Amino acid sequence: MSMTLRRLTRAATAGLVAAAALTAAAHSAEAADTLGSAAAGQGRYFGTAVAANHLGEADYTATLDREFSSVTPENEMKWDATEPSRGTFTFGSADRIVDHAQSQGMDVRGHTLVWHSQLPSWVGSLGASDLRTAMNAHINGLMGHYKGEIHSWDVVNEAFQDGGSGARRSSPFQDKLGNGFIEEAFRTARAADPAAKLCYNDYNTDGVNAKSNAVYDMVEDFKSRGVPIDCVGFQSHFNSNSPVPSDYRQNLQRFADLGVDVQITELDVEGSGSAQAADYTKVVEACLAVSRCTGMTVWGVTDKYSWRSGGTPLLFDGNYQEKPAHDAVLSALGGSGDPGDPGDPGDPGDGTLSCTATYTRTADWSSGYNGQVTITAGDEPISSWTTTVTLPAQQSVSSLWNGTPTRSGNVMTVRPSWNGTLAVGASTSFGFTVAKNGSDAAPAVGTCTAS
Ligand code: 9MR
Repeated sequence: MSMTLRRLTRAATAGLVAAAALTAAAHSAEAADTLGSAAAGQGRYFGTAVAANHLGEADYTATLDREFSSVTPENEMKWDATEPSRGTFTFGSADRIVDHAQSQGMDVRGHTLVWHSQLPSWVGSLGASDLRTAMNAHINGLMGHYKGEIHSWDVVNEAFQDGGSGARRSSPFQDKLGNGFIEEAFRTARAADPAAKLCYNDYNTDGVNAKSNAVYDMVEDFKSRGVPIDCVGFQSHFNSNSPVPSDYRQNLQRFADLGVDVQITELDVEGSGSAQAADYTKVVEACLAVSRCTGMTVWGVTDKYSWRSGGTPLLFDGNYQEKPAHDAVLSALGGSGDPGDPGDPGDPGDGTLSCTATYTRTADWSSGYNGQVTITAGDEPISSWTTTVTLPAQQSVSSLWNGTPTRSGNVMTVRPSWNGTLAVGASTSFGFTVAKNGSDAAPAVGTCTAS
């Protein structure tokens, strides 16, 4: 579709889009039982990456349309897809996604304009001056085509190296144009579509580390010199090698404090069950705690099409069933379940047995204290539970009640005595008396496992 035709079509469908948005708003006022409507209640968008070739699959599209309020084309706006040969722009697949999103009243994130990967070979073979011209022409070509239709653009993606150095990554842009290519891309982007938020996007920048420090310094420099940048995207691809950082919220906040929005742009967490759900909860809570965190995008609708499908990192399984992680995200967003929808918070479970363990000190005196651990079942009934209590080295337990302990050094593994059976959401507690022996520190309670 030509640029002019896109804009005309957009004007013609504006009424339809407005109607869809109204429906979404009415829906959210009634019951925030989807990710998008619950996030809207928090003033955020909740998006997903979308692949054009799955839009013909009924379950895929039904899940997309029901749950999400923003989409990011997963590959269709990248340079190899949109300008495979110089000056020849191909927007077919990206247009399909944008048209679909607009017909459903969803917003669109643009991903991505300048990136070292998925870059056609002709770009790498240009000399410096030609490369600069081609980079700006590419930005103008894409942003012009979608002018006014994209809420945020990843103008530059992944320009920094991993590891401790905080250096820029080698790429045709970096190697031939130097550090200034990033600034130039942002200036060109601002002129091309003044309404779009302009983002720098990267991975392994989710916590405070050398790479995020380098991005931070760049953003600070841009802000001080008036280089147009509106937002920083944190990809947030997590797994056991790269867990949700403990200083995630703090890192988002320090960027926000520079005067930019922050967005979680490609979220996925490998794993399953309650552990995966807990990690997703941490991410959502971090975003909600930072007022300039304007939205979150998960990197795909269903595990089966994830780039890390073996790690089942998304919110819907391969059959489009909601996973515990979905329910945890919905709950963290303040949403409530739909009674007809098993697995939503407060509704019948999806078969995953889970429990939580929380510790309180119930009595305290100079030489000792009483501790209590409350075990609460998740959204399935359970018949047993196990957790651990790790005491500071000097302390020792003199008695324990309403539980069966096994001791190994300063770690107690505690199982039920009479109180293993718990209904959905029901709780029981065990208690214990500790001799401080000079240490007043609290014990650490481990993860609760249900069976
Ligand atoms: O999910 C994308 C996958 O389908 C592509 O094969 C891959 C090619 O580079 O890119 C994936 O998306 C990446 C995103 O564009 C940038 N950040 C990392 C994402 C996961 O690799």
